[in-house]
Amino acid sequence: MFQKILIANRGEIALRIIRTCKEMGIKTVAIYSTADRESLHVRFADEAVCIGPAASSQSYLSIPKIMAAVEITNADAVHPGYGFLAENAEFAEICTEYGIKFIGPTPDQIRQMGDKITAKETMIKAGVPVVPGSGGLLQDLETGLKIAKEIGYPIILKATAGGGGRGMRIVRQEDEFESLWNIARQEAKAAFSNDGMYIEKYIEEPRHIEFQIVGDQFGKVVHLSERDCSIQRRHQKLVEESPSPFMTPELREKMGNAAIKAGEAINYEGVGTIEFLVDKYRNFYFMEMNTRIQVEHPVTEEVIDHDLIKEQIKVAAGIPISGKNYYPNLHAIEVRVNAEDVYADFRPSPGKITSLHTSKGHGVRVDTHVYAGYTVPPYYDSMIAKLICKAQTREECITKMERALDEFIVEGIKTTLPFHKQLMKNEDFRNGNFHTGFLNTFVMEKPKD
Ligand code: MV4
Repeated sequence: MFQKILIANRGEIALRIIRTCKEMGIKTVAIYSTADRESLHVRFADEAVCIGPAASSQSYLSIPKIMAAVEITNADAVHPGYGFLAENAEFAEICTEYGIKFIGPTPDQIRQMGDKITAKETMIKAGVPVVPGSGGLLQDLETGLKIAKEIGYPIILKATAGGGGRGMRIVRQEDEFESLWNIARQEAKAAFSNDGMYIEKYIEEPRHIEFQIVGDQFGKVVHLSERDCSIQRRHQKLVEESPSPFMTPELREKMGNAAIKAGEAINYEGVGTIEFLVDKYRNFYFMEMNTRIQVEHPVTEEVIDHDLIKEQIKVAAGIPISGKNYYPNLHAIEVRVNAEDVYADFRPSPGKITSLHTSKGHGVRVDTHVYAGYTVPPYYDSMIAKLICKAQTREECITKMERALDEFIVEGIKTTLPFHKQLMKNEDFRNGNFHTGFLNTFVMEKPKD
């Protein structure tokens, strides 16, 4: 087992990783930027190293600075968390060259899933269903037009280096193709320095259902059931739950087997997520794979009663997994509490938290790095807490979430709490009747005063 893990991240996930390390008897090293001096991950780690100024490019994204911190603290492994360098193959490679274990998949596995066309080709070979499409890079506009016609409109243009919705455009008819093709390519080039595009049939009103998988170093891959992440706004997830209200035992068996095949196809090592689109007829299609621990991992932890960070560290240390799949015994819902003004188009609302009370009680979990008196810096992600509730049934879980939301009080900054309170009352949400376009038509009621 590792002696000392350096956590190459900040915020709630850094704290989350420190907690598991302490429970496993592993020493921890925090790294921090000057903007995070007062952060709890700095206080709770055994050691902490300041690695640079607030700008991520000069701190949490700076590989040389992180490797220097690894060196001076004598850490033998690095946990990247999510975001920042978590899916950076070069970083994983440099760790390996230094003889430091990167807690995650191999650089090759990260690369194979980072390029979306390569990932899709791998899935087709493995027999995992994918959305019908161009099956490769589009050479030029003329080829694009020809293939779109063959597939039939509506189609969706996607960037091979993309993910999370950037460099993506829906084309509903032929006369829009040229202009949207140009916009999508420009966006991809600016965001990823790669304007390679491909086409897929556009699936109307899909659900986003993802499977959590774990693979060990001996080629064994299992699934830990699904999470429904359909409640999103501009590709930012706001609510996640497990099980999916749309799931059936038959569909779980089919999708779970496909997720395992996807992991086996690349000999996947670590925790990962296979994202699927599911249409209203319950046809499912591989969309992409996330080769990291995700923000929403707690909903899976709650319904299967396992610590996913512990599993991740164990497989990284070469311990074999038990070899069985896990099925949800309870219902869990997570809502993301972001420092944003929901009445001003979800605009960021950083600043000092003057007063704080987090929800408590049976079946309630709050993962957060903030406290009363803490100042939310403007430089990073706006998420300040995750509120997770679990109960025997979905209905009870929503009721518990409503009561937990009522006792979550944040003063000094605006948060997404009012949005969640209204969502929990929405009839379609309560009936499990929603898809990825749900929030496009969800109208917030104005505040009372
Ligand atoms: C799609 C799609 C419909 N059809 N692909 C959005 C982010 C990126 N990961 C892929 N995305 C989509 N791909 C086909 N062929 C609809 C979306 C999509 C979406 C997917 C998941 C969650 C929210 C979404 C919001 C809008 C569009």
